[in-house]
Amino acid sequence: MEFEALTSSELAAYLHRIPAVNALLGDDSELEVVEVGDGNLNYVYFVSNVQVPQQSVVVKQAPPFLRLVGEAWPLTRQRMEHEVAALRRFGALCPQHVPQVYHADSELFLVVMQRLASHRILRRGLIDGIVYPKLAGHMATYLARTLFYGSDLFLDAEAKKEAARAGINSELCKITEELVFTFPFEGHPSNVYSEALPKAAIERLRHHVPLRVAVAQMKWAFMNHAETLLHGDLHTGSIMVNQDESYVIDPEFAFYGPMGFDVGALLANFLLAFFSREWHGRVDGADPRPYQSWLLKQVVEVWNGFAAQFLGLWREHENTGGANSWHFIGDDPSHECAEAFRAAFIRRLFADTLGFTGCKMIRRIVGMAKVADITSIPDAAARAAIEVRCLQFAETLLVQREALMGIEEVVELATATQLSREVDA
Ligand code: SR1
Ligand code: MG
Repeated sequence: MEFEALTSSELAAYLHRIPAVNALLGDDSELEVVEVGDGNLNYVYFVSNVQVPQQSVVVKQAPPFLRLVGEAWPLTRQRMEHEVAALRRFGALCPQHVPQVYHADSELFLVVMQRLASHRILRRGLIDGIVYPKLAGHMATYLARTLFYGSDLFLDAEAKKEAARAGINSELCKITEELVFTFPFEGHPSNVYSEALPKAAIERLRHHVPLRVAVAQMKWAFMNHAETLLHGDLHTGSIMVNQDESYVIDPEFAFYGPMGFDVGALLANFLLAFFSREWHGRVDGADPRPYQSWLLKQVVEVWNGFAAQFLGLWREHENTGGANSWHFIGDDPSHECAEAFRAAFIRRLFADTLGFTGCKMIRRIVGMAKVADITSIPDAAARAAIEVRCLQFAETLLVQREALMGIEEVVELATATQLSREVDA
């Protein structure tokens, strides 16, 4: 049967039939329904009480296709089940950073959630040059808690395997396997290039052997390293912020994968914002550099904060015997072996993170699903120059990921890549 989106009156009547939601919106109140979805997959509605607009919820519904493309790209609606399960799991681990789920319907494939009325999509805020003083700390906490508590470092082995099984999300993983790790590196028809992007930059993605090997290694890790429950699509369009709060939304791509994939997605988007600031930050003759420095500071603080909190959780649970982590080392009264293992673990996670950061940046430059940081640059030559810098930087991250020794070195590389544009110009 052909899918038809709910009409406003159908949705309003439906919501009033759910006691918990009816109570939130006001008993049988008149409701305003506005479709606001600008994502690639789903329909999203803001529903508010006309008399008391603060009484409001968000409804998200999965149609049986990819919204960006339409019915030509069918998708099963069961993807909503993964999103609801992940919202609940992450919400239990990090209630201060995940919207509350009020109701989920596995026949209509929709979820009713907390409305974040005083927050905006982070990507929009970054394009406008807004400083969010608490953002890096919030994201470090979110990443440390969600990635640690889903892993074998905390769960017992059986529970973790069961969680990984329940988290199998093949259909959406396939989208990532193709759009992030495959199509951008071949002449796939879904790719979209800026007209001014030099052909040599595109050719390099297809033929530079060290880069292709590095991307293949990251794809292997994505497909095989079932370390923890990931958000799976943690870009700056999946985060809502204001000056005091940060919320992570849209975990429909959640699955058991490598920890560095979520961390890398976030860093990639800060770095895309950094390079594109060269355009957005010059509007009205302003100086882009102060905000670029702030963006690089976010990269450093997210990584360092995440690593410190993740290790803190690991040690805390090891000391209290509340975690499974001792299994990996066994008898080690001085904790010397455990600390050495932790250091090696974080070192490997850092390299993974950089590799995924590189892949996520490249796909946003040449793949079909782009980011407004780049696409909202109207000057074709300026946009292409920024895109070339993103590609060069991403390639270095991928190829040098084992050699880059710390996050400070990464931001130095970003600054040097940015400055090299000024030399070329
Ligand atoms: C075709 S769907 C494109 C992208 O949208 C989502 O946000 C994911 O990043 C996916 O790869
Ligand atoms: Mg999304």
